[in-house]
Amino acid sequence: LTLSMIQLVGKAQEKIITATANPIITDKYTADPAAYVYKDSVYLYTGHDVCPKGKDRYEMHEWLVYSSADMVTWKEHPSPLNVKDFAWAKDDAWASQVIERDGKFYWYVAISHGTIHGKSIGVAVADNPRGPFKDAIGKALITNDMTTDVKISWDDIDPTVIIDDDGQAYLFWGNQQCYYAKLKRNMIELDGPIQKVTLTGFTEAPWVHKRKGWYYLSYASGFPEKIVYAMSKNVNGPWEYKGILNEVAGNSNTNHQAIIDFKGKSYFIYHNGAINTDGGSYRRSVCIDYLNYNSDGTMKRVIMTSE
Ligand code: FUB
Repeated sequence: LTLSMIQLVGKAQEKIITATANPIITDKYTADPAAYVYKDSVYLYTGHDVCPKGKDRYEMHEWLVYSSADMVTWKEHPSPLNVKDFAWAKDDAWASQVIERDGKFYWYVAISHGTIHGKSIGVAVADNPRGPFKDAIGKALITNDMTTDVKISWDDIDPTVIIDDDGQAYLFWGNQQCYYAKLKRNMIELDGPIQKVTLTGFTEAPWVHKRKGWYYLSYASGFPEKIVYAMSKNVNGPWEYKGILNEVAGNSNTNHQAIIDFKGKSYFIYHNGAINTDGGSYRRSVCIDYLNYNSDGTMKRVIMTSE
C-alpha cells in the first residue's frame, strides 16, 4: 500500500504519482471516483475526504482531477473545482461525473443547497478536462423539491451521465430511488420529465455505461454497500438484475464505482478504506482493478486487490 511514489513538478504544483498498487493515491483521501477517457488519456475525478482523525462524518469541500496515459503514472492537476464555485450551494462536495460534448466538459456534482432543503445536483463547465471549471448555470439543475418520492434530504445525489449513440444525453442519479431524465443538447437543461428507474436493492452510486449493444447500470446496494449491476438493451429499461460485481469493502460502509475501457482493457475504479491505520468510511481511497466480461456480456466479479 505504500508503493505509490509522489513528486512535485513545476510551478503549477502538478504532482506526479506512480501507482503500482492499490490504493493509487496515498498522500490524501480520495472518494467517489468518476473516470472519462478523452483522446489518449484517462481523466480521474474524485472527491476529497478531509474528516479529521477521531471524527466520523463526511467532510468534503472540493473535487480533484488526475490524468494518466497508462493507468500507472498519474498527474494531479491543481484543484479544479470547489463548493465555493457554486454561489448557491452550502457545502459537501459529494459524488460527481464529467462528460464532454461539443468541445466543452460538463461536471455534474452532488452538493448541499444553500436555501433549498437537502442535497442537489449542480453542473460546472470547462474548455478542457483539467479545468478550471465554473458553475454553468448559476443555480442547481436538480433540487430536493423536484423529487418527492423519498423522504430523505440526500436522495438527489450521485449523478451519472451518458450520451447515447443517437446523441441523446441522459442524467441518472439518486439514493434509495434511482431517477433519470433526458438532457438537452446544451447539457445544462432537462429535456422532459424526471422518471423513476426500477432496480433491485438500489442504495446509491449509479453508473451507466454502454458496451457492445448492452446498457449497464451498476450501483451500490445495501449498507454497508456492495456494487451490483443490471443490464438492458434499452437505456429506458427494463433493467435485469445480474448480481454482485464487487463485495463490501472491509472497512468502508460505502463503495462507489466508475467503469471504463481504455487502450484495450476494461477497468473497475472504486473506493475503500484501505489506507492502513486511519483509513475507513470517512477517509477513503480510490483503487483500480481490471474488469472482465463474459462472452454473454455479463461482468465477472471484481475482487479488491487492496484488502
Ligand atoms: O461521498 C459521499 C457519498 O458517499 C457519495 O455521494 C455516495 O456515493 C457515498 O460514496
